[in-house]
Amino acid sequence: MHKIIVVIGVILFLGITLCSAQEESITITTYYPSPYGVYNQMVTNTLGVGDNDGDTDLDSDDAPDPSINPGEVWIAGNVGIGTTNPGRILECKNGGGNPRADGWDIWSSREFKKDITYLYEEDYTQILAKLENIKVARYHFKSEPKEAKLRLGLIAEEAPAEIVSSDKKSTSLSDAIGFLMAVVKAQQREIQALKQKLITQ
Ligand SMILES: [Ca+2]
Ligand SMILES: [Ca+2]
Repeated sequence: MHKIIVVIGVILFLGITLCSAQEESITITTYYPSPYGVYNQMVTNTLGVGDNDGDTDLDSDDAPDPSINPGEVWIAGNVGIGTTNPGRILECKNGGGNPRADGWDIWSSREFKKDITYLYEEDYTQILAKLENIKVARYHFKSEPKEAKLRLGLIAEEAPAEIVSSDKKSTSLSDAIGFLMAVVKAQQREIQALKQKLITQ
């Protein structure tokens, strides 16, 4: 009889220990001090990170209201994907692969811009001349295997200053589009001039 009681006791003890190791539910009732730690999984309706409304304190106004904006995430600082040191509002690790989307829209309205000037005739000519010196390279990023598909593009150190970032580590897609549009426009003018020449010959 004594042995049976001991065995049941051991089984109960092991059962309780295993259950508590598998799952833990916590209820956070305090607002301050905020709890921190490492969790296996967190699920929320919305998430706010940092002082999103810029009033220098952290409260529920800094997170989306789940009844109005369910599923939204508001982040006040830089977002790094695969990096612990994002230097931009959104930075993905070099060698982490291309992000994929339906497209990428760029804020372009006059409403957001100032110091607007337009290119003069000679600017178009200069940009066309710069195009002739551009070297287009095939390359891999250093983290990519040799058998990966080769990429096609420019090397920032050799690219026209108009499209290179201030830290000279990247090129701007929107500036590159502006550059290429100026090139096409300059070429179109040359084509028109040649056509005119042919007509008058
Ligand atoms: Ca705030
Ligand atoms: Ca506040």
